[in-house]
Amino acid sequence: KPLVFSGVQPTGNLHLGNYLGAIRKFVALQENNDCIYCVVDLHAITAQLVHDDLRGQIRSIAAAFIASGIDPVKHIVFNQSAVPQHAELAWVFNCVARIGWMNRMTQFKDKAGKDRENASLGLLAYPSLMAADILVYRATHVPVGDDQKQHLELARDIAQKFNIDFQDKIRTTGTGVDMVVGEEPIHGYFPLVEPLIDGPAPRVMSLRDGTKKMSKSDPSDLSRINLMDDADEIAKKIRKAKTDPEGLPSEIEGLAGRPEADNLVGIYAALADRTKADVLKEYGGQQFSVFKPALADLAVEVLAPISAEMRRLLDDTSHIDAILRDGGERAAARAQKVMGEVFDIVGFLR
Ligand code: AQP
Repeated sequence: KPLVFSGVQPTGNLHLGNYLGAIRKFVALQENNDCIYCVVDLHAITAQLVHDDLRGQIRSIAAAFIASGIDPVKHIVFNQSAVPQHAELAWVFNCVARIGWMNRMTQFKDKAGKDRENASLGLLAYPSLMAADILVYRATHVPVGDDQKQHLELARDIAQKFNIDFQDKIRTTGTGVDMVVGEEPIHGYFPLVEPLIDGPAPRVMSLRDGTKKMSKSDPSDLSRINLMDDADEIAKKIRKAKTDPEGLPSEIEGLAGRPEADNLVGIYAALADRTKADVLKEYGGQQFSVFKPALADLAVEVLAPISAEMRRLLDDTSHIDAILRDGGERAAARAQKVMGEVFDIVGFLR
């Protein structure tokens, strides 16, 4: 079975973008894959070092995974800091990756802002840790939102450079596998990961500005639907969502140049598990005064059971803590094996 890995940062309330771009796909992938889903707490301290309630945030992401339908027994759910091999492999990857690669990352440029010299070294090295998260299990498939595409390309570059730089050692240690890079057959150690970025809403945009992604760190709470919002808040935010004065087009081409309309149709399609074209067949020619209440009802129908279950799970944290502990042990057993081989390839004495 293909091995799927993905992670979510415990840095604030989860929103609809995180749900549609990531968690919902995590759930769907469980059927035909072996899945490892991680609360990436080491990543959470890259942009902001001190958090009020990091433990609470970690539990809350884990609860969102479980409440959305992830099975922590058949698959693995854990928090990153419980498995030290993530940080160990990230160190090796810090020595494989080049500073220039990191400087080109748009997320780093956005988050570091103008005062780049003052950003943490961890923020610059973030993609190296992300590559380690995936490759410490030699996972091959990574469901993410569109904003993470560049980081996954970097993970492929890191894997490829490692495979090429260490190709003789990989052969002599007998740890590699045959693979094809481009057209060329090589004997490499790390697979080249495949991003899974598809569906009608790979990048959910802000409700206040259709050109900006929906984000936890947007100062306006009206810009996003949080997983824990109640029905009234969801309805209010959708009612107030920015739109243009025209109604909905009947064909998908009619959404071009209308980012806010495109976003709302994409959200509807993703929530209903339909295509955007299909949604426009139903709502084409209608005004937003008709479409928005239908979208709000659908969002409440999908999100209300998840937030109710999250609240129940978070009432007594012992259950979530036990899931994370068990997941951490199972993840560590796998990561230890890979890390031992990496140590042999690099040539550390153990
Ligand atoms: N707007 C989005 N649309 C689709 N997918 C999204 N993701 C995030 N925002 C959107 C996906 O959610 C997963 C987990 O994200 P994360 O918490 O690890 O990191 P993030 O991208 O930094 O989340 P935010 O909300 O956007 O936080 P800030 O405000 O800090 O930038 C990832 O798969 C991501 O693609």
